[in-house]
Amino acid sequence: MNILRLASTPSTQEVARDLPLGSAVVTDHQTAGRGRLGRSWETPPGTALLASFVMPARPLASLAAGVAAAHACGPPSRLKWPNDVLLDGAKLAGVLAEVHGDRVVVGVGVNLTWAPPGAAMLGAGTDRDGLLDRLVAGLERWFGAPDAEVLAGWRERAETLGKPVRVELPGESFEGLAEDIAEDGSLIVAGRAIAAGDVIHLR
Ligand code: BT5
Repeated sequence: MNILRLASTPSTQEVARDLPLGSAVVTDHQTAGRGRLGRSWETPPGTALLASFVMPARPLASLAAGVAAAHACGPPSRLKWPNDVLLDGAKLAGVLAEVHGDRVVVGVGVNLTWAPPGAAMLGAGTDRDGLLDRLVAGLERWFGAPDAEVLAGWRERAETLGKPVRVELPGESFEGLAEDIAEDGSLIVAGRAIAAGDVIHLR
């Protein structure tokens, strides 16, 4: 991958969307880091791995990116649907997959030496370049994998499956058991397929 390093930028997602396939943008600081659904991603300067990768669009891109991020963060990390990386049940990393035509810009933020209250971090001993290398290799691997393998990789790391959850949709919320993920990556809760929305683990 062709890696562009910036000291500071509003959001690596914005820089990456104008770059060709196979590019990545890494920064020490974002002044307007983004989460999903208009939310923000906050990290003080120099405390996190913040990167965006320009990948080919594919079905299950968001799950493939989550599996790659969980593998890069190490064996104890787990996935909360669709692609939050958890450590001991707390959010360690966030993944944002934004489709632009035939490409998807995958943004990954991993907390290293700071985390907001209730969230997790990998710790000061983390080799940031090693983590970036593992992410690049993982994204290449999982974006090249057949759908069935991505689903299996996601299930293997899933924290959400088998748990009671609350699903929050625009204008509606309900609780039920998270039973499985469907072939299109939707989460099945109490027999309903959820394609987009927020899930809260109830225990
Ligand atoms: C995400 O959104 O989890 C996707 C975050 C993606 C961030 C990367 S950093 C590199 C690239 N450039 C960007 O601008 N973005 C990407 P979401 O699931 O919507 O979660 C956002 C929520 O997580 C916020 O509303 C907060 O509650 C929480 N949050 C914010 N900062 C956090 C942090 N550093 N650690 C843990 N949780 C955080």
